[in-house]
Amino acid sequence: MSVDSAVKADYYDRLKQANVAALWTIPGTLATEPTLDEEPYVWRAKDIFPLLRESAEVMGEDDDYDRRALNASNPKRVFGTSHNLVAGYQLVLPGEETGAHRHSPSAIRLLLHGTGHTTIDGEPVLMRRGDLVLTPQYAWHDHRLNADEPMIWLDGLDVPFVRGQHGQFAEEYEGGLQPLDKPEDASVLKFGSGLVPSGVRETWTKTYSPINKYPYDEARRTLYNLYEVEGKPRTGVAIDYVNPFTGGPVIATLACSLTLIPDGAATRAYRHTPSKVYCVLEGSGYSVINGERYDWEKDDFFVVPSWHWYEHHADAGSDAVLFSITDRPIYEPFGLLREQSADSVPSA
Ligand code: GTQ
Ligand code: FE2
Repeated sequence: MSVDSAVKADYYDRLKQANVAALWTIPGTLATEPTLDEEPYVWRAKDIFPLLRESAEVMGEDDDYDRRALNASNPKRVFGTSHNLVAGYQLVLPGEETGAHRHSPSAIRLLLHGTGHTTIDGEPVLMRRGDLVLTPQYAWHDHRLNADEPMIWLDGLDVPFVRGQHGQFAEEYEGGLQPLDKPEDASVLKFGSGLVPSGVRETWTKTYSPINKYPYDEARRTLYNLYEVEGKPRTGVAIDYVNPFTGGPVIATLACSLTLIPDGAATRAYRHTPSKVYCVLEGSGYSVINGERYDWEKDDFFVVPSWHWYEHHADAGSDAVLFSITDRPIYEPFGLLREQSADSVPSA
């Protein structure tokens, strides 16, 4: 049936006024694949570190926050590195203290430069290069740097997801810094060896790991041990940072991993609905994401959007080690996790 265009226009106009939309006109209602508002992108340390240092000249008392953090915005988004994740570099200058606060979004840090302390719920945590530090949901955290070298770390948070759920809350700690009421690295000493104190798991009601820091020397050793045990596969190996009570992700919304790509070799190709942010800890190389090449080197980070095919290549000369965070835990409980490896898809 062909309908008069004036009749149609009038009808759609009245639908709009009644705040309804006609299903038969909405693109994507029954889209056969995800519709994305994000694209692959690399943030390079050589471009962003100088901008981070410049913050010292522009940040002042009248600004809203005391954190020198540059959050990476995906070129296709107003905010967010992906639709669920935000990553970025943060700088702490020698002698600097940033006041304690806590919030419903969860954060992880990956220390890239310098060494110093962050405080997590009263526990001073010493950070060295490559260490993964958790700042879980509602944990009080402040940063203080009692050293001569500035500290730079990668922040990774679930802020776009939390805001999307209308779950964003935050509060400042009255009186600046929180008291240090636990020994340094207490959570690592108590829970960090694969052995845990008896009886604690039964009473742990938090949604995140009891370990506040996963030191890089141990993570790296485990990664290389796995590589040896598996017979040095050319496609490399990967390990997940886990909550020792559950074997699951370190934070309810965020999972972290470490990937080894052997010298001159490449990973298999994958795609999955969760998004991922990678940070380069060692080596250099490139990733092929939906057929395009993205080069990276030490300290750079890059985003692999949902449902994009990707594989990572290490340059010849040294292995590459990539740290990653993903929003994968958000997909699993709702049956939204879909993943493929290229091996399992017949080529066209
Ligand atoms: O260091 O507490 O990049 O609260 C974003 C939000 C860092 C932090 C960010 C934060 C922090
Ligand atoms: Fe924070």
